[in-house]
Amino acid sequence: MSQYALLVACIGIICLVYGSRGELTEKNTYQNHTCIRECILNSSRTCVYDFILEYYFTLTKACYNCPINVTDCYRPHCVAANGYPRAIMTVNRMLPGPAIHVCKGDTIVVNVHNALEGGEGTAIHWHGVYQQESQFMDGVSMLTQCPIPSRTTFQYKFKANNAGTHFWHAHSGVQRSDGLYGAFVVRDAREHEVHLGLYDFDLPEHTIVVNDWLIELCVNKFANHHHAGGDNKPESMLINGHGMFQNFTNSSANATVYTPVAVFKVHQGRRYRFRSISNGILNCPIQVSIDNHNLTMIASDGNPFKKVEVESFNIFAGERFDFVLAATADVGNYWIRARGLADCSVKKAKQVAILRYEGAPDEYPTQPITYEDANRAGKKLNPWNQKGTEELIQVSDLDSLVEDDEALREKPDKKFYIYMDFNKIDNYHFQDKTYYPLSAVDKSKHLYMPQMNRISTNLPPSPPLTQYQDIPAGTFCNPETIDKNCTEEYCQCTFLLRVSLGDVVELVVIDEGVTFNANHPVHLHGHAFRVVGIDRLNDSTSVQEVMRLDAEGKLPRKLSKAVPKDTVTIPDGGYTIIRFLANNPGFWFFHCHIEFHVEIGMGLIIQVGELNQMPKPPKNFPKCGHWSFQGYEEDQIVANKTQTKCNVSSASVNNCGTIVLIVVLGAFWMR
Ligand SMILES: *[C@@H]1O[C@H](CO)[C@@H](O)[C@H](O)[C@H]1NC(C)=O
Ligand SMILES: *[C@@H]1O[C@H](CO)[C@@H](O)[C@H](O)[C@H]1NC(C)=O
Ligand SMILES: *[C@@H]1O[C@H](CO)[C@@H](O)[C@H](O)[C@H]1NC(C)=O
Ligand SMILES: *[C@@H]1O[C@H](CO)[C@@H](O)[C@H](O)[C@H]1NC(C)=O
Ligand SMILES: *[C@@H]1O[C@H](CO)[C@@H](O)[C@H](O)[C@H]1NC(C)=O
Ligand SMILES: *[C@@H]1O[C@H](CO)[C@@H](O)[C@H](O)[C@H]1NC(C)=O
Ligand SMILES: *[C@@H]1O[C@H](CO)[C@@H](O)[C@H](O)[C@H]1NC(C)=O
Ligand SMILES: *[C@@H]1O[C@H](CO)[C@@H](O)[C@H](O)[C@H]1NC(C)=O
Ligand SMILES: *[C@@H]1O[C@H](CO)[C@@H](O)[C@H](O)[C@H]1NC(C)=O
Ligand SMILES: *[C@@H]1O[C@H](CO)[C@@H](O)[C@H](O)[C@H]1NC(C)=O
Ligand SMILES: *[C@@H]1O[C@H](CO)[C@@H](O)[C@H](O)[C@H]1NC(C)=O
Ligand SMILES: [Cu+2]
Repeated sequence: MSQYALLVACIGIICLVYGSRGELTEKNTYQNHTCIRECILNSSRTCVYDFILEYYFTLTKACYNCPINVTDCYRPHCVAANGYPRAIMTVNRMLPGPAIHVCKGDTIVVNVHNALEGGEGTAIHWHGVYQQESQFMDGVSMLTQCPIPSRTTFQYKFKANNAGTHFWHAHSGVQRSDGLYGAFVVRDAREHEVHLGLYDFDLPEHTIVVNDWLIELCVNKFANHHHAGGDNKPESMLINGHGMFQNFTNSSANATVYTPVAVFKVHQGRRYRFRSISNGILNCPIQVSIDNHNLTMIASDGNPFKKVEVESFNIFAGERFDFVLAATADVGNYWIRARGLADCSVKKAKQVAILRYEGAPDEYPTQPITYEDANRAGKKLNPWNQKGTEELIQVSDLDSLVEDDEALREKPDKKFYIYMDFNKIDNYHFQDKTYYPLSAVDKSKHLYMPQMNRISTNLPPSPPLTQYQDIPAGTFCNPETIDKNCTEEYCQCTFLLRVSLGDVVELVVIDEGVTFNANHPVHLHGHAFRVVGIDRLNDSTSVQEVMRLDAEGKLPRKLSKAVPKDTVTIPDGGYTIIRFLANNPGFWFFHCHIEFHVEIGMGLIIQVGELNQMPKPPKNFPKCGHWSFQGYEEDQIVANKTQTKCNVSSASVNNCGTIVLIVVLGAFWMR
């Protein structure tokens, strides 16, 4: 009987958080999950995970004497990160959170237990998974679902139907910046791997997750930057949650030591498929290279392309690149280097990891690791704000190995020009028109709004996918429906583009680039798009100039073998043209993947298909929305009574007010 009671109590979050915390380390790292296996056709499984989301800290008591005693850094629940003390957010007290490695066709079940102190909601997005027939599982807070309330559990359940290197991350506020992210790799059966002959191993341990990393909670930096003029430049970077940054003194050896870096092991003479992922946070394109080795690039965002050998590549926030590393060097230790560009260059944010050959000593390479040392010369894939050349290969120059499809036909059904920039506009969030407009405050505190078509998108009070009928009229907008001049007045609404199910859609996405030399990596949910053109025209450009060039036939499109991706950079002062077949009905976010930009509105929603073409939400799917205030019931009774009384006694307005107040107070007293 008592066992039965315990079992009942143990169902759900109460047991996981309070009852079986001790088991968390053994079971919930999922390093040896039963779904990690050789992928064979028609042998799909159901893969279950429990994610416990918490606020946490680096170098907690779980770390004992880390990093003076390095072994301590690998203890359960120890998050050493780069040694800097700061609050973080974790899944199962790991950084990154558990990696999910499954086979195409598997059913993924993730029970997300929101144990975040502070009562905030959350949602987890499966970046790269199209969610066909499981639109409700896309995990975008206030678009495809309500945020998961604090102390509750939400179950994600969907099929991993498209193979590739993906990742998962929180899609609510700026939570992914503080640690709510992890790898998500969907492997295909051998017979479907077109590059199978190029490598000997494709192992979970060769997954590289890179990101810029702050020295404080992201909301601190967000509030400071947007309201007070604090910078938006990352200090450091992590590779698989590890790195060197903060120094410590090992007093027994009188030496400076650091927290340990990630180590990737290989055997000489073998070839390995590495899968790299950027959970980039701020504007931090990352150049990746490995000393004494070249990289054979073979796939991006889950789609293979004709191999290209390079010395380094850039990865933008939200992108993934797979490459083959041939372990042809002498047995030894080599630096894997990550170097931050753009806003990451200001404080020289960088990080290293080790490529260790079997038989090499457990030591660090001796080559210097300054920021400049990581600037690998030679052939590079995916340049940052540069024109393509022999040495600098744009992703639009790659030849896809995914067959051409309808998206590449000559004429699209719908075409939109999306133009982005940081706009000098007074807005009530950060540059109050009356109290502290741009014209009155010091230039160092100017906040220019990152917008698409001069619109800042705020997501609606209820998720359109599940509660369309609850969204107030006038919430959605597009440039045609706005009657203001958004160059002169701040425009904020829910930017929505409608396309029909089955349309071939072309987006000419422009970064006017007038204000800063930035760039915006954009991500599309629910689909992959073909990257048919990328160019940087000049230091800056305008939507008018790009439209003129297009009308003159001067924007070339690669309509054969253009690579399918779901995230791509838009060069500053240039454009990227993408094409997709809108075959997945739903409401899909298209947004800049820089956390500060999307958080203040640099995104839009693409509605694919009519409401009646969208699947119905699962029964009992959680709801949320505006609380439309009509007054409390007891107040209304009081008001009605008082009204009558006043009319009868012909009391003055003042007396009526007093009576109402007394009766209202009396009503509360009686409760
Ligand atoms: C996973 O399995 C390997 C090999 O059997 C073992 O060494 C390792 O400790 C296991 N990890 C966990 C977290 O159980
Ligand atoms: C796998 O299943 C598909 C259809 O369900 C079938 O066409 C195919 O022959 C099967 N393959 C193997 C190897 O069993
Ligand atoms: C370092 O920590 C490990 C446990 O993480 C422990 O077994 C070992 O004794 C420690 N070494 C020293 C020198 O204290
Ligand atoms: C350690 O870091 C501090 C700043 O946190 C710096 O001032 C100092 O020079 C560093 N020491 C060494 C030995 O690198
Ligand atoms: C700190 O010094 C002790 C004593 O020399 C040594 O055993 C230990 O490995 C050192 N720790 C690091 C991280 O170098
Ligand atoms: C520690 O090393 C520094 C230089 O590396 C030296 O100046 C200092 O005297 C040493 N301290 C001790 C206690 O050995
Ligand atoms: C890498 O490629 C360059 C040519 O792009 C070549 O000069 C260099 O020797 C190669 N390095 C290795 C380690 O293969
Ligand atoms: C909007 O305002 C800008 C700046 O004042 C002006 O250049 C532009 O012509 C206006 N657009 C329209 C459509 O009135
Ligand atoms: C680039 O911009 C500069 C300054 O605005 C202008 O003088 C130049 O003509 C532009 N070049 C091209 C190719 O449009
Ligand atoms: C109060 O009066 C209004 C208007 O006559 C009516 O709609 C409302 O239902 C009344 N409220 C209650 C609680 O009787
Ligand atoms: C009370 O007075 C108001 C304002 O004069 C009037 O609109 C309302 O109809 C009256 N109510 C009753 C119940 O007579
Ligand atoms: Cu951006």
